[in-house]
Amino acid sequence: MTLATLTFSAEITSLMASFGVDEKALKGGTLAVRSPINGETIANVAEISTDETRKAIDAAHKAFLEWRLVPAPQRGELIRLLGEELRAAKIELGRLVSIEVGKITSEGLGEVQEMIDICDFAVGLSRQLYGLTIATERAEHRMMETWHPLGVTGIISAFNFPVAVWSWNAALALVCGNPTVWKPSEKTPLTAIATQAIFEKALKRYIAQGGKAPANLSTLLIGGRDIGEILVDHPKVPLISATGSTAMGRTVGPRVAARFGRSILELGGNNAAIVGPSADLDLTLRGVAFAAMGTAGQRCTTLRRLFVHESVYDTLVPRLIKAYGSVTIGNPLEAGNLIGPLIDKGAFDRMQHALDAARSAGGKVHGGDRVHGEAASSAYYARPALVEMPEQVGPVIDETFAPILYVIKYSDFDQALALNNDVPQGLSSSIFTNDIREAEAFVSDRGSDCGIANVNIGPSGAEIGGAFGGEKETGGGRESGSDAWKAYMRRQTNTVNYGRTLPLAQGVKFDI
Ligand code: UN1
Repeated sequence: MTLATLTFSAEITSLMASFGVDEKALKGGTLAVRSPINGETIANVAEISTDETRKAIDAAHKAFLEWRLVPAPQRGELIRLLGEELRAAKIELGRLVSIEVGKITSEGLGEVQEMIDICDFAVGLSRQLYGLTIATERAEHRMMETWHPLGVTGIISAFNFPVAVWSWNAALALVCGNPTVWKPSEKTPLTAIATQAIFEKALKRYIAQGGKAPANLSTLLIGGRDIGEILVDHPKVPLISATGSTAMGRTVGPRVAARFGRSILELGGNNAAIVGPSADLDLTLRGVAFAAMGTAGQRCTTLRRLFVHESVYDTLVPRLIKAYGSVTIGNPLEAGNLIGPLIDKGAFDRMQHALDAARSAGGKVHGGDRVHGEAASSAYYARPALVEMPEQVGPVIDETFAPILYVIKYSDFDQALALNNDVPQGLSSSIFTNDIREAEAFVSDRGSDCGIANVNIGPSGAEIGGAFGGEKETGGGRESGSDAWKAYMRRQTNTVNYGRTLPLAQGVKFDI
């Protein structure tokens, strides 16, 4: 079917029914949902009021008081079932992600796989919420560290990973003993409603098999900024995990801090790669192409800056320009297309604005123009842009959430490393090289200042097993694997005296 004749309404109804969502939930609401594939309005969903939001958060807190008493491995059983339900719904949910966000089929499915992976991780974790036993200076004492559930976890997610980001947070939060309250992007409520329904299925099975769980373990808030603000300011939400722009984080971080809450901030990235003189250029070409053009440049880990050594510039860059010129752009549901649409007109306009700024700063722009504008006048497809820049100036310093790759020639490794680090953001980075000195220096203390630093793979597409997040204006939060779970729990240090005397620490005497 061509873009001009595509229509999704009927398919949306049947997809949502497959998750157990009634057709009524898709009609008559105040929030219009559109597919970026063809610009069609595919649903009108209801929004929650501010009063209901406050009540829902209070109810989630009540759920916390019970859920924290359920042993962690049993909480893990719920997440195991969630993983099973996600496996069963993978094709349908992946398809819905593609329709609502515009991801190509394999990336829509990949997003659901990421949810399944974090569920598996969290199940194992539910038996590994380890504390330490610490040597004490006092006789007949024991000192230890215990990790306790923290409280309601507020999750704010962005349009580009509309469900995976929820799962990174929710799977960990729930095994750690915390109910979740989720405010998804206004651009992607359908995938959120579907995910909530899939969670309810898992919960039903968990209860049917004798599992204990309170009501309101997982709450979904569909609404605008005012709803997010209530969540951010609520004293019964000790942790806010927010993914989005640096501008959003600048508001959320201080507001949460003002009430001494904790936040995990996952904000903008302006990710770079260095291509050294010894790089395997075939591998580099593929790595750069996926990282820079994949997901139409709308990942927080998208490759946005490329520093190419002068000795390989004239070999690699023309090949890249050719790949940019020939990459297939179109309906992301059609096999063969690698680039889907931008999320909306605003994204396209910001892309054009950045390209204009790059031209004014001396950049040579390849691509970047709108395509399929006639077949789909309210959808925004753009040819990815490769911009040869004389230096790192102007829009290169900013994150523009679109497929623009700025390419800069360098001559000296330390200069390239300095350029990598010389932006406000610090999420992800990589180096393509076969020189062990360069590779090791890049991941060393004096190397990349980002939360993620890779060698011979691009900066995007992280696995869930590692901690995910970045430094500086990226916000400093860590989600997903490694010991990121610790942010979802409160640490308690316990000293237990099993003797009959009371020695005081540091030799203090206090005899009464
Ligand atoms: C995001 O864009 O918000 O590393 C997250 C990646 C994905 C997650 C991206 N696993 O590209």
